[in-house]
Amino acid sequence: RILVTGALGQIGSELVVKLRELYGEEAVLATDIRSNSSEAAQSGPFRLLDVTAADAVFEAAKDHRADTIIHLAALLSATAEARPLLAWQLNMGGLVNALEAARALGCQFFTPSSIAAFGAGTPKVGTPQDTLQRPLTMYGVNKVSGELLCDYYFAKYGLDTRGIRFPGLISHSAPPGGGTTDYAVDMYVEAVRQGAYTSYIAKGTFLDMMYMPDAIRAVVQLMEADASRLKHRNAFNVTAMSVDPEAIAASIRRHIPHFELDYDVDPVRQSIADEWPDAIDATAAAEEWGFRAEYDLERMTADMLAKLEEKRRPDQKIS
Ligand code: VAH
Repeated sequence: RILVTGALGQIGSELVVKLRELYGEEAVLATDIRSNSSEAAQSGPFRLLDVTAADAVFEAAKDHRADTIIHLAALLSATAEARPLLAWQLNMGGLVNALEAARALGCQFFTPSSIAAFGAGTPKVGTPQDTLQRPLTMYGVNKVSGELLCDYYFAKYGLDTRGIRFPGLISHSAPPGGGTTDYAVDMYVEAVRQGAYTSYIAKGTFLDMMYMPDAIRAVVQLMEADASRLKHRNAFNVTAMSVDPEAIAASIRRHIPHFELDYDVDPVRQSIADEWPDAIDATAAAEEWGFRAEYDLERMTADMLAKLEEKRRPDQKIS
């Protein structure tokens, strides 16, 4: 029985649907700071939850008789950089509350890290699983701190904590909120809506990306993995591709030939992206729990555009 925090966010809104398919609707309690009309909020148990309230987190897990906590509630990189103190309080306060609830109730535990957990001085290509982690964004500080805290709860209390350093995630269900890699999602949406997009991330900025179906499958695969095979826990490098805005635009033009891309770089989000690796190494995840991405850029683009076109004109398919 699973408690998901941040269940209506970009990852949560798809992960909750998949978890309910796998384990049953009643098994998954979706929680978030506010509700909405999404399938994740409407297709099974839902409860309002502010993760900065320790007792509320514990009560939600206890009432649900949770044996697993998937903690997704957090502010992403751009929002965190704009409001660093709030980000520390929510991202770290929420995490420690969720870890304490998991410890009290003996739950297995998952929370995402990010490629944002790497900063200057870290190899940008083939970024190792174990390497220097000195990020200078508040979100990156939160992610490294979170990795250390989750490893601490494993080492000190034997809590079964597991994590994944997600790359930029592309999805068509819930819009991402306040991230830096959101430009890639926005590009697909604008390509379908108006055939053009102005990117706030500069040409030639390579970042690791992954299609949401691969991310959802990775969470389930890691949580079901044989613990004795795990040499690492918090958190595994995963990726599906290393792309810049031009590469995504070229793949879009295979479906929408007249698509136009231009740039109006946002220095704040560009400086965040410049800290991050270009292409990380995901060997450990492949070796320790069999991770393998199934969507490359071309397959992701074809699916994203088809799904977005369906949303725009439910009766017609992409030309
Ligand atoms: C962000 N989408 O942009 C998140 C993620 C690697 C990027 O952490 O903040």
